[in-house]
Amino acid sequence: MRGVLIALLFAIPLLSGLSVAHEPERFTVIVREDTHSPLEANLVVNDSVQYINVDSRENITHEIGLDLNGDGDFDDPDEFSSGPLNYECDRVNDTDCRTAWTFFFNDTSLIGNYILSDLLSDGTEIEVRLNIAADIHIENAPAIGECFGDCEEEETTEEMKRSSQTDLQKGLMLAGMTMFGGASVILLSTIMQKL
Ligand SMILES: [Ca+2]
Repeated sequence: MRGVLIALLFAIPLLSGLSVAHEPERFTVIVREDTHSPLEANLVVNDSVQYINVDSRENITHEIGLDLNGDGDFDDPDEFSSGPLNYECDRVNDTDCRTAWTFFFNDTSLIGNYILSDLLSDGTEIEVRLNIAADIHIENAPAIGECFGDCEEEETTEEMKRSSQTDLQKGLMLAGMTMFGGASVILLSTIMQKL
């Protein structure tokens, strides 16, 4: 019975760990003439977001990215961008032409709240927000070696481990004492027989 209880104690954190594990999701943002739908995307590490340009005006392209120093381009260190997004592409003659951009967040270094710029080829700009949160499952991974606010759960797990070790020690001691007791009885009865 105790064995079953210990097994259950170990199974609970394992099960809860599985339940918080995040399945990668793919978000879609529709890039319109003067806005994005939605204007703010909330993602978790391992998710991806796809920006689809539906601005059908002629010769207008959108370029979405992070302009850290606000100089109107995405070419500076740590900046990134989609490259120009067109409404439609002649894929036969222009293989580089794109109408959508998918951004995968598979690195914890990308965690943060970003204000991105959608720079249009006509000189206008749309400000959009992108928030990337940590995956709870990753937060608990020992490789990071830091506590992100789930310390309590880790401590509980540690306590459970310690507690079960004590139970094991108790069990071993009990077994030892029983064997010692049994041996003593045999020894005593042998002595008694000899007397
Ligand atoms: Ca820049």
